[in-house]
Amino acid sequence: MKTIIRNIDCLVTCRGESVKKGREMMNAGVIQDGYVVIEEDRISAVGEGGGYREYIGPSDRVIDGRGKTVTPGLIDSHTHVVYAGSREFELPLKLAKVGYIDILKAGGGILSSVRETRAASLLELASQSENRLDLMLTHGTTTIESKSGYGLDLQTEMKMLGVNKALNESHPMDIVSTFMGAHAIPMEFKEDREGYIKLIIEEMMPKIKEENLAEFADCFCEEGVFDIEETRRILNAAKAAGFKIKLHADEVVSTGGAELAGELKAVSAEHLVAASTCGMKAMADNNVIAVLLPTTSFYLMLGKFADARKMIDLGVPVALATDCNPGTSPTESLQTVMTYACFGLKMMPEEIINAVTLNAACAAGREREIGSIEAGKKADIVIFDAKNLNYLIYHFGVNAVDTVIKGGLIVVKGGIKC
Ligand code: IZC
Ligand code: ZN
Repeated sequence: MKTIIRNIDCLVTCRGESVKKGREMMNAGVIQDGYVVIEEDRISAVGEGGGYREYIGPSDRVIDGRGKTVTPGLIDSHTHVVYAGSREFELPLKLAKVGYIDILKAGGGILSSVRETRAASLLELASQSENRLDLMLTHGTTTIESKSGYGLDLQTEMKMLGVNKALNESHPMDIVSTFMGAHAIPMEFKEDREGYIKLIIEEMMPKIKEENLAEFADCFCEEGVFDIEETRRILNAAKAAGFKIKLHADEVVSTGGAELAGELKAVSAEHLVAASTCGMKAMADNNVIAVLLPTTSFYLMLGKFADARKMIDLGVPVALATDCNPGTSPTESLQTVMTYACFGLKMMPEEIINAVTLNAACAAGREREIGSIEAGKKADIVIFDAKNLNYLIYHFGVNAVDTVIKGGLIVVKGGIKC
């Protein structure tokens, strides 16, 4: 049985050869009155007008796309979705203008989530995380990148990555795993940074690689967390151990993280609110993807957003993600991120949709399989109750998802998980 979506008012294919940058980001491959043909788990044809008729057989399922916008399944290329507990008790501190890094230094923030995640059983951790995956899926996300980093000891880091692996198998969501032991210095190593860095490099990385629990490694390069020298050392060791690399760079203060991302030829650098022009150029020269997280800037009340316009002008490929985490962006909704990208980052709707599909697929290392609606790619598709792409971003704060198709199967219908 084939599935055919026909008469689509706005079919946003996001087709493209490789990661999009500069003016290419404005090309979202939009087809008016489009159709998509799905066979088994793949897209087999894409076109416009009545061309779908030649594919319809008597037993095929036909979905009407009138009044709808259809996009590739959204890809959330930066999340910390596996964690236990929550941190809403920090809201008064935030409002009293206690800085994010100061809360961390006092043993809160990330370290608070570490305590809860260490204490949770594997089943409890999986169950809390699965609820968030359900929310992501019903909001149109079909693939995520998911980082460890609330363990900061080998056992709990492996527990988190084990949850990624188990949920990747049991849940419709596809999960790309990132090892982030370098998320903070744990309390027990407060007086021995060197000891912790050695533990990451000499024990955690080899074990996690041996068990094949993560594809990427990431490091929180930030004033008060890991400095440039430490980050360079950790990520060079990660590369040598066989990980692809990402880094949290210049989120609050410019420490030269963007420059380092260029130097290390990282797949991506994330946040970049305080990135220097020189760093952006180093990223452009080395094709490092900027994963921007505008809901985090909003939530940290930074008073500014990453300079997406400058990055696009300089030829840095831009992706967008939720940063879904318990402290600085507790949201599962990429649709919300898309609205913030428009009003905060001043990105255009076409740039935004490319940034949560094809460019995000590139940041997650999955561009051959997903990220666009093209014959041969996996049938991960979202049907939105929105008459065009602008409307999807303009009408905000609600879930516009009607149907989600994952690997050819309908997994969300009428906005509800099947
Ligand atoms: O739990 O605070 N920025 N890491 C770096 C985070 C945010 C997650 C958190
Ligand atoms: Zn993050």
